[in-house]
Amino acid sequence: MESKPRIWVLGAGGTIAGTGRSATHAAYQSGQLAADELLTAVDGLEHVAELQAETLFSKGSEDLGPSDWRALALRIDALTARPDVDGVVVTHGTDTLEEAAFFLDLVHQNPKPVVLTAAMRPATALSADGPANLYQAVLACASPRLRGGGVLVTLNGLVLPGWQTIKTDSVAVETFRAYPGGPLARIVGNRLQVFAKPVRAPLAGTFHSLLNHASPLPTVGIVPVYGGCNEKPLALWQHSHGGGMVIASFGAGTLPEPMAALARDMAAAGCVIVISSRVRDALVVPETMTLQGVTGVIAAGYLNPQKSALLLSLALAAGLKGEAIAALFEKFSCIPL
Ligand code: DAS
Repeated sequence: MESKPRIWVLGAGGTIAGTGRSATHAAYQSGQLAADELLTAVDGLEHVAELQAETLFSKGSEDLGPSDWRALALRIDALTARPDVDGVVVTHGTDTLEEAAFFLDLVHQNPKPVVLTAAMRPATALSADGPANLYQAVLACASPRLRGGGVLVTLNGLVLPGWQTIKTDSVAVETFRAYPGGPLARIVGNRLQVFAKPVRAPLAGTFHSLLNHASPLPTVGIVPVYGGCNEKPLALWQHSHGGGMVIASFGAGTLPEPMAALARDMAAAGCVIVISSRVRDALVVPETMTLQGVTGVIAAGYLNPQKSALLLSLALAAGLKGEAIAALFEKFSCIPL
């Protein structure tokens, strides 16, 4: 008989580990259950893999950030280096799941699978989605047909490339989708139907060496635009940016003129400015930006503001400058899918 894959489940809090005071009340507290308690709620997992559970964080992912994802990545690094671990599943909150998946893909080098999952309803809710999502994540992690896709996200019957994952709905269970591509596989019961070739992210593993840096990653702020706004949202960051800023512009990169003028000044003073879009399915290329051709101003391609901020922060931490950083973002404006 073939031996089952050995999968390590890392609990990182979130609604999947959340509990509320009743099955029908909308309010709950994230991150209350340990990873091994999540496993006991899932019938049939023992047929898919041999599992070990460990709880890393016990909070909502609204309170997680780059330093936590660095700690998570280091733990994944250590686990995937072990000969007795074949893959890692991470249970995480949905609020920053897309950032965690993108970050992990940029730093994770080991070819062993890493699959993130989450839930929109707490464990105590009627029709909690966590147990099915966890089952599906283990199934995806155990599948040889999904090898080579880097960090994956599995929720609500879909397997998504982690770096492309976006959250699109505040409450519905069908909230996650892949952009600009699509899902790699569907899961029905215990059946995994793979219909796209798993391809790694354009910069997969590029920043692995930053995992052991002692210093925190530079803070890259995100400035939103809105109808009638002037330069003030950007001016708040003028003297406190960590070397870079992201602007969540209108449409494909347009800015109100007062903000464009300040951004020109900040770029001339050495701040790297990435232009993403406040539109959910974002694509900004250099020629559609108000600041087209301005040195130090970079188009985010398909990356939304929160993913752009992570990439810029890692690039600055690696000591990269304007042209080199622009080349990284360029990889996300024309993507082989
Ligand atoms: N509490 C939020 C979080 O931990 C929401 C969730 O997980 O769905 O991200």
